Amino acid sequence: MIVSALETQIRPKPHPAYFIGSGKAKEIGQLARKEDANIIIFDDNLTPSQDRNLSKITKKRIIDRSQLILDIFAQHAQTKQSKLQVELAQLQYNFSRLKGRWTHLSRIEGGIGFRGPGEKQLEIDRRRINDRITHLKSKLVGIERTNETKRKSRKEIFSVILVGYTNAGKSTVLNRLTSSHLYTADQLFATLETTTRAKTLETKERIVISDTIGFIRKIPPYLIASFHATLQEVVYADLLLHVVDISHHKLFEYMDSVSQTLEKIKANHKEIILIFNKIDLLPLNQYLFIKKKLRIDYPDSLFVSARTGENFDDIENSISKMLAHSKKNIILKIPNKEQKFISYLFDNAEIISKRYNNDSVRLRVKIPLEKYAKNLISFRKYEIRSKCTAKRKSRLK
Ligand SMILES: Nc1nc2c(ncn2[C@@H]2O[C@H](COP(=O)(O)OP(=O)(O)OP(=O)(O)O)[C@@H](O)[C@H]2O)c(=O)[nH]1
Ligand SMILES: [Mg+2]
Repeated sequence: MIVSALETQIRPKPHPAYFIGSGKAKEIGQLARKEDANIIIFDDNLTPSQDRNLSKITKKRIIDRSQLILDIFAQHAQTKQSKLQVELAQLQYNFSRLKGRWTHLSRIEGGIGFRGPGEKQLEIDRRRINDRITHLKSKLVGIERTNETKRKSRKEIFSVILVGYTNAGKSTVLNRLTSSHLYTADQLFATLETTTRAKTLETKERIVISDTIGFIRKIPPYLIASFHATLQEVVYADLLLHVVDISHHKLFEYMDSVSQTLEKIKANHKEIILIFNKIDLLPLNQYLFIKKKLRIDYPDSLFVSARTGENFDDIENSISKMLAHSKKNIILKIPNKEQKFISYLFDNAEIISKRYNNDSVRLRVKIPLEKYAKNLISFRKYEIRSKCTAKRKSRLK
C-alpha cells in the first residue's frame, strides 16, 4: 500500500456530519481523485452517518481507524481463539453500523405504519449477526476455560508477561530471553495471541514468560471486549515487562497509551519493569542524553537492544531481584521424619504459626518466592492450602 497524501485538520470538535469540515472533505475528495487513491483512511473512529456522508462527498471508499485495525487483526489472526476474537469484534463493529446502512432505504420504501424492505432486511441481518455473536461468545468462553486450566497448572511458577505498544519489540525480547523463534516483524500487530515459554534463571528459579498482543492508542472498544481472554493473561501475571521503543519519537505518547490500556483492564497496579528497547537505533550521543533524562523519571528502568543483546543480562537480574522481594504465604503439613526440610523452613521462612501433631507438623509460613521456586518439589508435596499473596514489600532497586 502506498500513501499518496496525508491531510490534517484542527477543529475544536468533530463535525457531526463529516467529522472534518465539509469544505475540507470536498478538498480531500478532489485530492484523492487526482492522486487516483483507492481509499481514504481516517485516523479516528467515524459514526456510520459520517462514514456515509464522507463517501458520498469524496466518491471514495472510507475506512475509519477501528475498521483498519480490525482488518489488520483479521489478516494476522493465526489461532482458533484469535480468529474467533477478531470475528466477534468485526461483527460487533458491523452491528453498530447496520442501522445506518438500512434506514435510508426504509425511508424511501416505507411510510407511516408501513415497514419497508430495508427495515425488514435490517431485522433479518440483526438477528443473524446476533445469533453469530452469541455463538462466538460461547465458543470463546469454552477456550477461556481451557486457558484457565492451563494457567492453574502453572500457578506455582512465577509468571512474567511482556506488554507494550505494538512493534516495540516484545516478541524479539522474548525470543532472546528464552532462545525461541516466535514471529517478529516490522509491522503492527504481528502478535495477536499469547505464547508462554519457560525459563530457568541463573539463580536456578523457574519462571514462565509470555508474549502477547500489542497495545495501541485509541484502541477500538470492540477489541478490548472481544480480546478479553487474551488480555486476562496480563491480569494474572505476577510481573509485567513493559517494552518501549526508545527510538520512536512518540515514545511518551505510546507509554501513556499502554498505561491507559493497563488501567482499562485493571492491571495497572502490578509490578512493572520498564524496558527501553532498540537502543542500537540511536546514535551514541543521543542515546546517552535520552537515557540520562529518562533515568530521572524512571530510575529503575532498563536500556537494552533485543537485536544486539546489549544489556540483556539486566532483564534477568531485575526479574531475580523482583523474585527475591516477593513472598508466598502457604500452609504445609510435613511428616516429622522430614527434619531437614523443617529446619530449612525455620531458617529461611517467616513462621506465622506452628502446630505439632503425633507424626507431623503443620506450619503456616511466608517464604520468599525465590526460595519457594528453588524447592518447588518439596513445597508442592507438603502444601495443603496455598494463598499466593506474592506481596512485594519493597520496590525494585
Ligand atoms: N534495531 C532494532 N530492531 C528491533 C529491536 N527489537 C525489535 N526490533 C525490530 O522491531 C520490529 C518489531 O519487533 P517485534 O518483536 O515483532 O515487536 P512486537 O512488540 O512483538 O510487535 P507486535 O507483536 O506487532 O505488537 C521487528 O522488525 C524487530 O526486528 C532492537 O532492539 N533493535
Ligand atoms: Mg509481537
